[in-house]
Amino acid sequence: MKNTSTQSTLNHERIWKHLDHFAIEVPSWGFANTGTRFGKYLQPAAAHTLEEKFSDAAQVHQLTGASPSMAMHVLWDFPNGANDVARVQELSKHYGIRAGAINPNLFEDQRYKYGSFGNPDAAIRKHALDHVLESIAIARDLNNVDLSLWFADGSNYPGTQNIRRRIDHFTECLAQAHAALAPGQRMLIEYKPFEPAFYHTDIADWGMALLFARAAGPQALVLVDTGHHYQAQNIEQILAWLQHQKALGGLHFNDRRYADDDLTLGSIDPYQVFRIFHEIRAYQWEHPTAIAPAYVIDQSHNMKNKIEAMIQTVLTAQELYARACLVDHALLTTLQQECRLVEAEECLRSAFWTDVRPILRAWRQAHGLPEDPLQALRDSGYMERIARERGKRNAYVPSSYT
Ligand code: PSV
Ligand code: MN
Repeated sequence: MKNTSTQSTLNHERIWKHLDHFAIEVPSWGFANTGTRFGKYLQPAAAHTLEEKFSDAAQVHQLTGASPSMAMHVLWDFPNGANDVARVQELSKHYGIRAGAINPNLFEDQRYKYGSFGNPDAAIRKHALDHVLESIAIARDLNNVDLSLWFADGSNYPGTQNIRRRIDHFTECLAQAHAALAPGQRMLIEYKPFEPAFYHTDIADWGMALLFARAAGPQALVLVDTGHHYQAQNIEQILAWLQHQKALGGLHFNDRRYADDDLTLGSIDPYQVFRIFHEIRAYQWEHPTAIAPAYVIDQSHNMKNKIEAMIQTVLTAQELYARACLVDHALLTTLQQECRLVEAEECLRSAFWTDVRPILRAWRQAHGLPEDPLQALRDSGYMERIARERGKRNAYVPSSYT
């Protein structure tokens, strides 16, 4: 049995080297005003322009040192399509934030009422494909960042759509999109079992996403959004399968209690997030040269201060990832092989229950980062400044907030 101080030095060393390589991407839509289908509560500090989103992302990265890139939505962030690439490159350079995954928008245009790639109307499918092709060109011009595809396609009532025919439409459109990818460019296919469609969605689960990816081509992989599952689904088992199939492209992180709640990561079930990271770490331990999946935050906060929530999420991701790095894989493998159930479970649980926050504080200090990034944000005056500058555009915000 190791004594406590040797154990903590060991923990320190194990975590430290992994933390240096851990990064999680922030979403541009997480800094803008968003809401539920019942309404929006506007925040004076919410970002309106892409420059403001870059500025907020830079704050998060400067304080955490772990979020160097930002995912973007084409419709919301590239109003002039591919013509905006140069401007994005400029902003990216100015704010020190890399352009991250590019998300086409296949759900807001009125044409998509009955679907995009699954629409029975060939002209609408073509319109959707053209938008995806333009998004591929944008992603390529931004140094081959990931193309991230999520479809709101589906139906609300039994008998109203031909599900098999829609599979064919999707297969064809995805293959055409894949054919346009540059070498090395990845196309990530996201699934979701419900919302906005409530009877069937065209890509409802990881199996459907995997089959579509396989049919599209080798650069197509699956994207797992932690909020896109039914209650109690074993997400780490899905990851185990996707990694086994070399088909896991990335994760969208958030937490949920009931549906696609978009709650702050780890606020409801931190053990689930830990198990996800553990499954990925375990695979990497067995396959040291395997490419890690992309980690992207997919949350947009309506009630919490958006930048605080984003910092809280990055810190939580680091903490839970660090704990997953503490699992002794060699020991766990032996325990599993010998079916020593309680010891195997305890091996996992003791990593989960380790308080890594002091190690993270030391890691931040050594990297010239604030030990407490949330407090540093509050002390910086950034929130007050942007609320003053941006607040006037929010017509409904009482003047005392601006
Ligand atoms: C859909 O619920 C989703 O998870 C997709 O990833 C979208 O791109 C994102 O949310 C933002 O709408
Ligand atoms: Mn998502």
